[in-house]
Amino acid sequence: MRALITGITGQDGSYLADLLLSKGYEICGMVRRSSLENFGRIEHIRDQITLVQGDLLDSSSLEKILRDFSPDEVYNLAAQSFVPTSWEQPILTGEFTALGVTRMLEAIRQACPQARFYQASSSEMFGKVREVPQKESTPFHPRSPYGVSKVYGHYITINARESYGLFAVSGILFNHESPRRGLEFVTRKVTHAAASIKLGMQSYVELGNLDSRRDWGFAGDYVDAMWRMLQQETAEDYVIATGQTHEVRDLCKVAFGDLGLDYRDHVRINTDYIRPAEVDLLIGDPSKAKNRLGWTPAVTFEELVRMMVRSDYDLLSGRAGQSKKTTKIVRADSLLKSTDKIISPKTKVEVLR
Ligand code: NAP
Ligand code: G4F
Repeated sequence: MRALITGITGQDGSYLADLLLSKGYEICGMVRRSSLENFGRIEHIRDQITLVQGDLLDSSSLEKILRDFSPDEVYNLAAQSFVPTSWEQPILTGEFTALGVTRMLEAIRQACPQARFYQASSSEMFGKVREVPQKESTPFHPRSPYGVSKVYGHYITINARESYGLFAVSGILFNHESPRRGLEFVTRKVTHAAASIKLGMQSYVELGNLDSRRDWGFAGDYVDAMWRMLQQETAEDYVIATGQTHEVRDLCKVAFGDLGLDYRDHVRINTDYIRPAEVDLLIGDPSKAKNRLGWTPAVTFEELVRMMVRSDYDLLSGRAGQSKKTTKIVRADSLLKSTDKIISPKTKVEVLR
């Protein structure tokens, strides 16, 4: 079997490549040109995969890759995936995350219509939720340009299935994390900061809304669900979630607590991290995936947070073996000056105690 993965340099792309290699797949990964290579997450499998240059903004590159490689399966994981950036760069987010899906589907129609297609849809589409828990039939109410773009990608995937008979599925995945998660997402930001604080490399971390609730699972479990969706007789859409929800505050409690710290001594609230519109509560109902795909998540929330804390602690203390090679070391205090916030003219910082 031959699989094309877009977004292979990202968190999910790297775990999916690991999984498909273990199943004997030949893998082609599409990467966009950059002045500096960004292959940290796939360094350990570089010699087992083929990387080709392409971009979701460039239809001709997509069609050429598909003709040259002729995949059996296409996993479209590439996207501008960070929600706050979608308010700062709404047009680019629409180009990558929404229209990029159409470009890929049109290229498949031209070059390899028999290929099975997976679209990385998101629980962000539920936004201001209309139902608790959220399932495949729950109406969407996206709350960010990212969420709106994902709704477009979701429906254009369904439309390709209904209009042209493509085997095109959309996986509605709730938040999934890992030691390979980008440092700007809240789980990794917290686990990395907790480890850094424990090691005396910084004293506090600034966050935004501690009240929002997410259904957090382990990325390694979620890529298995993607693969299962493409092995079914018919193309259908699935919610992938744990069915449990936790506040950002709980994440802080578990992460800092694992290192014998109290998050209230180290977390500050900075209004620059509060979003113009928030998704307050996400909790998914994975019953369909369980019944039809035989999929269940293996890693609990607490196990996930501890796995990430320990990985970051090993990384920062220089004790990491293999993982040191596969994850770039970035000191958490550099995040305080980074671009993961929405800058406002009236920044306010508040300490918890
Ligand atoms: P990620 O770590 O941010 O990775 C995104 C990938 O997309 C990177 O490989 C990036 O390449 C690539 N990319 C971005 N723009 C591109 C373009 N124009 N052309 C080609 N490649 C481009 O995201 P992730 O967490 O792995 O998520 C994978 C997918 O699942 C995304 O579509 C995301 O929106 C969706 N999703 C994620 C979650 C989650 O909780 N992780 C939940 C639901 C849905 P560079 O390395 O060059 O930046
Ligand atoms: O970790 P986050 O940035 O993830 P978010 O916005 O839920 O999006 C992620 O999951 C989606 C699936 O639902 C994916 F589609 C998407 O691509 C991405 O992977 O934020 C989680 C929550 C939010 O409520 C945010 O307001 O954490 C809150 N938060 C509080 N302080 C923070 C921070 N988020 C970030 N990134 N940084 C903070 O300092």
